[in-house]
Formats: sequence, structure tokens, C-alpha cells
Amino acid sequence: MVNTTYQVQGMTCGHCVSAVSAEVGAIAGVRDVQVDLAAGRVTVSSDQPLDTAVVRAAVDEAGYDLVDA
Ligand SMILES: [Cu+2]
Repeated sequence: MVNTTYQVQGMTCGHCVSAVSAEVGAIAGVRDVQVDLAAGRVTVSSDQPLDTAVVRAAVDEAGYDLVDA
């Protein structure tokens, strides 16, 4: 299991958390998504390391922006 933390911009409420969790959670191999709304942090647990471009696309699909580390 791999845990990766991403910084996501634009989340403001529980609905945003649900949207991001649903989109990122739908990526193949993702087991769990934990969102820290106050910090704008999204921690993803997956079977294999994820392609950042795929995570970026999922976050974008939800309507938010992945911040470059
Ligand atoms: Cu919201």
C-alpha cells in the first residue's frame, strides 16, 4: 500500500470533499481517500504509486486544482 498526499486548491465545504473523494476514489487501484478540508490536503492510499497526471485529471474533473509540490 502506498500513501501519497496532494495539495488541492478550492475546496470549501463537505460537498467539495465528497466530490474530490468520489473522483479520486474512482481511479484504478485507489483504496482510500482522506481529505483534510482545512489544510487542503488529500491523502490517497493505493495499491501502486499513482501517476500524478491521473490524479490531477480526477481532481480537475471534480472541479478543483491540484497544486504542484
Ligand atoms: Cu464545497
